[in-house]
Amino acid sequence: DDERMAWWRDAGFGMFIHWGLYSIPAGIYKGDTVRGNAEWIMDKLDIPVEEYEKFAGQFNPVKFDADQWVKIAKDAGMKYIVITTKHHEGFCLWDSEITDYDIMDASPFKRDILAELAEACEKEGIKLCFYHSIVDWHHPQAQAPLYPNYNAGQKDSTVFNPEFSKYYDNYLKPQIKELLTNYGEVGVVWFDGDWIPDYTTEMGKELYSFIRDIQPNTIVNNRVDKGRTGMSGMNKEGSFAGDFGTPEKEIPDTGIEGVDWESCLTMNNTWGFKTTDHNWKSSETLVQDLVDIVSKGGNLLLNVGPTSEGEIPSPSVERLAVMGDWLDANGES
Ligand code: FUL
Repeated sequence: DDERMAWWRDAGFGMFIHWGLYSIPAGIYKGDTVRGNAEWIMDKLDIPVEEYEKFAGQFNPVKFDADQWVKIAKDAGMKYIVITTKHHEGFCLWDSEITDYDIMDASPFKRDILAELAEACEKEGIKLCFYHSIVDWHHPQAQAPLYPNYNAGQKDSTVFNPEFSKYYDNYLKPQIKELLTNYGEVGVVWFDGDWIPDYTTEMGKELYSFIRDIQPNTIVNNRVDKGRTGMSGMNKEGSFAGDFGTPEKEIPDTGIEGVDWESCLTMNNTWGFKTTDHNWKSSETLVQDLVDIVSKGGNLLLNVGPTSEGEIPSPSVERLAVMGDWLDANGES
């Protein structure tokens, strides 16, 4: 396991990319502005599936340039990229054979974003990693209690979706298989949306070995289990909880001996692109966060939220450039 984890432990710094249909409303729908995370707009502003789906027909990020994104990451001193293959909204950024709700079948763009990124990463020696949401607000068998369509208006988080295991067998696993088969080596599978009550630790264990069977070296985060203890996100003691902990929007006070972890942070307050969020952290703060995390034995996964045209917002690009310069000047990259 030490051998499998070695590149990741060395890496220290990676880029998180939150990109999906939510970059089109970018936080605003019919005059309402979403509070907090823009990628939650479907749930938070109660947008019905049929309405939300229309964004797919508008998703045409003509300025997307995989080489440029990878260059931005590499120049910043980042060693890996984790991209949202599918966020909670359910839209798939790759050519999936399991669904038409993807970039090839439902959007005018019709370019496999993951294929282009895989090629660009390969050229530059950056490890490509895949975020994947277990909960799926678009799939009738995997909608979560927080989503209003769930059980006809039921928002009780203890209610189960009786069909979930079908989604798990016939949709979630086959899609994970596609991701691990068609894009070369996958550094990490970064699960999320494990909080859907229907998802169990048993399913997580099975998913974990399923992944390892296909790509023995792929690393899997703790959200493959239901083991994360709240937002602190370190592995719960005694739980199965994958390969590393995922503290979110926070830096733990100390590392934990023998526990691998990665803090994921935003540069402003949202993961997905949001036109109204200008609350950018300074480059100095971000450099300090990186040093703080790495000195405690963790990794920093720093987020960017590209626009619906396919551009990483310039405030993010500027900050990443400063971080890269700092690492160069301090001989750390
Ligand atoms: C959370 C998600 O709900 C957020 O949208 C984001 O992806 C974050 C990294 O994980 O649980």
